[in-house]
Amino acid sequence: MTAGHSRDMRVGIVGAGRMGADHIRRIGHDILRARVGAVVDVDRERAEAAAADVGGAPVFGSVAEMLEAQAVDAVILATPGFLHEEDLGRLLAAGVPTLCEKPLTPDAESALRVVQAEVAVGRQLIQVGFMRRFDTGYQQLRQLITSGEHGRLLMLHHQHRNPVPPPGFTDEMIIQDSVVHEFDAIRYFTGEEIVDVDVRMGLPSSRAVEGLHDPQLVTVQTSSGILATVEIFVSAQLGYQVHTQASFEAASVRIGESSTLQLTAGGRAGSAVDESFVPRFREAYDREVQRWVDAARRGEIDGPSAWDGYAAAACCEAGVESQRTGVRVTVELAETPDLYT
Ligand code: ISE
Repeated sequence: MTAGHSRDMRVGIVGAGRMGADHIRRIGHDILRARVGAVVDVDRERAEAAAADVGGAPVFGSVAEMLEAQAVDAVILATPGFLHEEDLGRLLAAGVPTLCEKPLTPDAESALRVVQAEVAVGRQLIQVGFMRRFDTGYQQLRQLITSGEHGRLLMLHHQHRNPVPPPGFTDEMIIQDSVVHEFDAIRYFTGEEIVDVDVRMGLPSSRAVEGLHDPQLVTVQTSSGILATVEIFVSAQLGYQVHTQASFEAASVRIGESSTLQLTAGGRAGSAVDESFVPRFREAYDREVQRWVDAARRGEIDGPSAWDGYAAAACCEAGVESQRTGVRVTVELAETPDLYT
């Protein structure tokens, strides 16, 4: 689609699972200047049900079929990360702007291949779905860090809790699917690269599913020396919580405590706890997707790039190695191509 096009941008949503179905609903009902152009899923029934939710759209079994039919102007790729590389290759070759759900790919080598393929195309077509960058609290904290109002940022402390993990979740996925968000958030907050990652596994919860070591504590250091910790606990039972506390030279700041009202009644005070990332980050997703649609119509991206996806994947790789070896692991990054500077 070229700049100035007046009709709605036709968005193909690839993967009609939890996140894909949410994006189909979002594009179909909430986002301006876009409509659902196609739904792709290997499970045809699931794709048809999701398409029916927005009044119907053509359904395909693969990205190749969708491209062949010239059914879309842009794509949201919402399949699991290990399936991304091949489809991103096809979409890049066809010049299709793509919002790729995180992670870009699970490991650094494949993520770098995606970056190289985009560099070969010569323009940024891929935006990575690190939606937390569009959350108001995240944006306010970043602004506070940049302003220097309370002195330098010294430490970040993150708590990332899910009630239960999705079926088939592994220790590696705890890093690649969950902590990947914090790796990106730390790069976003500090504007610096992460230089090393250390993962410790303490006392496991008796509620953790078989084979999963949960919770884990991740510590990273950035290039200037800022330390950040992440408590990742995917079987936390209590609901969905993503908190950040930032320690400055002359202040401490907390974000993400609650997205709902605080009620005091009957001698108690409190607020509801979100049940998943969908309600917790709903506004961030809406903002992310609207801005991506408007940018894609101009032939641009407006958010984290394939390079950001690669840098986060490199941190994940270090994290998985640290899980395995029990030692702190240095993050190895390739040189940044000019396309991303
Ligand atoms: C999931 O894929 C997400 O992206 C959520 O934001 C995260 O909290 C969860 O741990 C992941 O499994």
